[in-house]
Amino acid sequence: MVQLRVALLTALCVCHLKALRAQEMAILANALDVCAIDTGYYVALEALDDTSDSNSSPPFNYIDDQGGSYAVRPWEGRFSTSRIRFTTAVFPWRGPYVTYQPSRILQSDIPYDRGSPLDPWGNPYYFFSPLGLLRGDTGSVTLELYGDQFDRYTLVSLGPDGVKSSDDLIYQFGSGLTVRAISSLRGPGVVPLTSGPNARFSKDGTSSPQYLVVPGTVLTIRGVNLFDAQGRAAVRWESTEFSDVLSTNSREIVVHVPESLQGAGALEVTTPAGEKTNSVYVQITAVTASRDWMLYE
Ligand SMILES: [Ca+2]
Ligand SMILES: [Ca+2]
Repeated sequence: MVQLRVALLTALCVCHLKALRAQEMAILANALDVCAIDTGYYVALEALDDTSDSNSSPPFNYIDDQGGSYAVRPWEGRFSTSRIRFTTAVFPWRGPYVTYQPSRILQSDIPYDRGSPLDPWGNPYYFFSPLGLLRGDTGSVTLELYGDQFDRYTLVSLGPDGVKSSDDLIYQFGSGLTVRAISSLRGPGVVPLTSGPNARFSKDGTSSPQYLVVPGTVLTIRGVNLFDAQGRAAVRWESTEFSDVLSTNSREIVVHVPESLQGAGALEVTTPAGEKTNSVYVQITAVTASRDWMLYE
């Protein structure tokens, strides 16, 4: 009987905590939307409670700490390349947009962004765009946890077990993106070389390869709005068009990498009207060479 009571109590508590986090996620999403209406940008969850007071304590509660904050145009889904100085912006900071209890914020940079709000189990709420996890600490978009699989902006709580599993709560809001963008490459011959392909969405001129790709293999290019209204798109690596296209949808194009290709260059998806995605810098190397390369990494 005692055990049953304890079990019942636990069940009630879990239900209560689940309701609480759903409510908190709705509040966070609403605060993000109000912030975007005021400033034109989404910011990291850590920054939502920031003020315009340069004497804020801790310092990361000042919106222009470190010269400003990385921020996201809602239709782009990725951070600005440089920090935005919100106190002097044309549409300035009018936050805090939400307040966090001091005991309910992340105290370290691990696993996410110091000052982020915590769910009822002490893990951070995570903020995703359709391109991946938004990390305000580094201004990058990464493929951690759910990566680039959502179609809208999404908040995630990892639930009682604190890891990605079936008890996660997923809260979606806002609309989709309007940019054309590549978020990741996948396939049997693909080795990612950086933590995120779209870390700050380094444009053309990136100096080091972001992926290793093996010629003759099947390559999946993931992203958003990859084709035009008629479903048309071309995949190009430097001047070579990948003519062997196996399937296409707005989020994913599957191609066969030509056997003969070799070298480093920019991969991008282009519509017939000439609208391009970001470039992903790709090293195409035959399999024996890539194995050697990995041994010495
Ligand atoms: Ca803060
Ligand atoms: Ca979980």
